[in-house]
Parts: sequence; C-alpha cells; structure tokens
Amino acid sequence: MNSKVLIVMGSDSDLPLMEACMDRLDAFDIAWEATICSAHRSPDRAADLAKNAAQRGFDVIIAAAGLAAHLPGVLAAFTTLPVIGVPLAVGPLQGVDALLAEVQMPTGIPVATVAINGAANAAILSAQILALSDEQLQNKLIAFKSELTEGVNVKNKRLQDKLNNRL
Ligand code: RP5
Repeated sequence: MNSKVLIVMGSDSDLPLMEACMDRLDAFDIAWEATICSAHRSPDRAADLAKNAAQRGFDVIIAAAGLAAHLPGVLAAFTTLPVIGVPLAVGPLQGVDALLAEVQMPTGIPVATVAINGAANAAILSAQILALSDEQLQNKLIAFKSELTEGVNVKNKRLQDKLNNRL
C-alpha cells in the first residue's frame, strides 16, 4: 500500500487530538504516515518535508498545530500539494489563535483550514481529494455519507416517537 497522506503535527502533545484523523483515514483504507515537525522549532525540516512530499508519493498533507500555528502555511509555501490545516485547541485562547493563523493565508498560498479540532474532517476532505482519481474510494465516501443521512433519519424517528408518546 503506497502512502498517500502525510500528517504533520507540531508536537507530540497534538497526538490525542489527531487520533480521530488517523482513525478516519484507516476507516477509508487510506495509507498515511505521521511525523512531528515544528514550523518554529524545526523550520529547516518543515521546509524539507514539504519540498520532498510529492516526490515521496504523498498526494495530500494534513498539518495540525496549536498556538500561533504557522505549520500548515509554512508547509504550503514549499509545495503544490493540497495542504489541509487543523487548528488545535491548545493554550489560553483554545484554538482561536491557531484558527486565525491557518485560515488567514495570503493570496497564492492557500491552506484548506477545517474547524478547531476538526481532525476527522481533515481526513474526510483528504478522502474527497483522493477520490477524484479513485473510484473505489469515491464509493466508500458515498456509503459514508449515506450512513450520515441514515443516522439523522434514526434520530428523527426517535424524536417523533417521543413526541407521539407525549400525546
Ligand atoms: C505547537 O505548539 C504545537 O503544535 C502544539 O500544539 C503547541 C504546544 O507544543 P508543546 O509545547 O506541547 O510541544 O507548535
């Protein structure tokens, strides 16, 4: 199985918040590698990682960081691969600082920023990108979205039953 998604986290302290991303990629049978690298503490390696990612066979980069989260933007500066940013709720501002740092990228260097702690959505967005050239994955996504719809239908049915029992 070739690796497709590169997950970069700013610190090992980010791992608990990013496990939902790894679990969701696994559920779609998408291969991934994860590494720790910091835009501020190991900037040279961040540049190298991004410069070499396409050549190493990755199609998408997911970058997660908290505080003044420059990691996704720095990686995006050194690659033409799509970069998905996950702002993490860390520190006194609980992710608002990271959200603004990741989403407010200058024209030319986009980062597809998901919600604060949106680790699972980063995986799903990666899947949607990879599915553009993978019909099997496309079918898995269709099935996944149907499950979401069915979940809402079940909730609604439960609500209607409850409301009927009140009468
Ligand atoms: C960021 O600083 C990391 O992504 C992490 O969310 C935050 C704190 O890092 P540690 O001090 O726990 O290493 O770069």
